[in-house]
Amino acid sequence: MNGAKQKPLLRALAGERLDKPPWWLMRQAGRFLPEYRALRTRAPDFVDFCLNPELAAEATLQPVRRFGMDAAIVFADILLVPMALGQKLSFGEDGPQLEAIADRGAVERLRKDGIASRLEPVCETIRRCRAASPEQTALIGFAGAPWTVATYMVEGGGSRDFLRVKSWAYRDPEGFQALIDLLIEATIAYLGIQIAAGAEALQLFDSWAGVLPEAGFARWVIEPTRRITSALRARFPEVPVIGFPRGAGLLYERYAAESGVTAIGLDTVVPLDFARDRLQTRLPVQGNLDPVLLVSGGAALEGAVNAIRTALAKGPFVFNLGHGVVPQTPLENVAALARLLAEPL
Ligand code: 1CP
Repeated sequence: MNGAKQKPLLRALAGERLDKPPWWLMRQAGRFLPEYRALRTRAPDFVDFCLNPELAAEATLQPVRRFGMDAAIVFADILLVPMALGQKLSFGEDGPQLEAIADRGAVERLRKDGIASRLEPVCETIRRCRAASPEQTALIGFAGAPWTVATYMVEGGGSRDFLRVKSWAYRDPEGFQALIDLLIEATIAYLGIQIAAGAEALQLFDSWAGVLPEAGFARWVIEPTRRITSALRARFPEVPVIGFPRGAGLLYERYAAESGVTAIGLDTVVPLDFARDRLQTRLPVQGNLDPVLLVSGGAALEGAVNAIRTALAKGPFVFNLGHGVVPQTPLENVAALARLLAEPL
């Protein structure tokens, strides 16, 4: 067995069952950490912060240093890809803002080459993290999946109803496909350079997968993911890809069967029995503690962690949240979680 494969996260993603589940937390670097908030003042503009390898590598490693997770996830953002494609991006108090794309003409005006050079700072962050991480800590690279990134590009930021992006996809599927195709190519290129720089596993965040009906889900979520996983598998057969189709509900099963991902991230509402019987029989699962339990803590946290482990730790499993850590999370609850996961069940 080679050294890298001995890292607990990679063993679980390769299909092994471990007595103590490896764990990490989505959005584990960020505002709930006082050391992150201090670091963030050194580059007030969030995009500058993401593209500064010294600061981004430090942010990546902070949670691992404090809590000893089995993985670090490179500090970056899913919206760096639209930025690298030439779309104006800024982060304000109300989240990200982009100059909205409304039609095929705007897709054609995006810059199709040079993505790798514009995102090279993320690769430098990865090289620095690999050089500085503890031996057992795996480094995860990531990207947004095409559908989720397209929602931000078309809505011009976050959205409640996804009116613009869905109505474009329904009204003019061929035009919208041009945007998705561009994102598929950009994502393959971006994840490929992350692997070349040292990322050992990948996660594809499809945070808004759950807003599409089945036909749209098949075309805009499953098919783009399948094209990305098959291109990456051809070039990097060893590197596992975790797919996170948040909110997919019953469609989790189709996603697990058809998207080509190595492992599947469960959101908070996926029932544990369904995950065990219908998903884990096919691939390793990751999840799915409600992030709010990490805010409230106490007996409810302990009970939920034990229920998740009891249901899922008999097969290949990575403990995680069902969505990102929220900024209000008390540090002592994350420390309590780390202690719980270190105990045998
Ligand atoms: O000032 C700040 O600190 C801004 C907060 C912040 C942070 C810490 C944003 C803005 N992005 C990030 C980092 C980030 N984003 C990481 C690396 C940190 C880690 O995971 O430890 C990752 C993996 C992401 C991924 C990301 N960005 C997603 C997918 C995951 C998810 O939460 O669904 C999404 C949807 C984004 C977009 C985004 N970036 C930032 C915000 C506030 C948002 C969400 C906007 C919205 O709610 O629609």
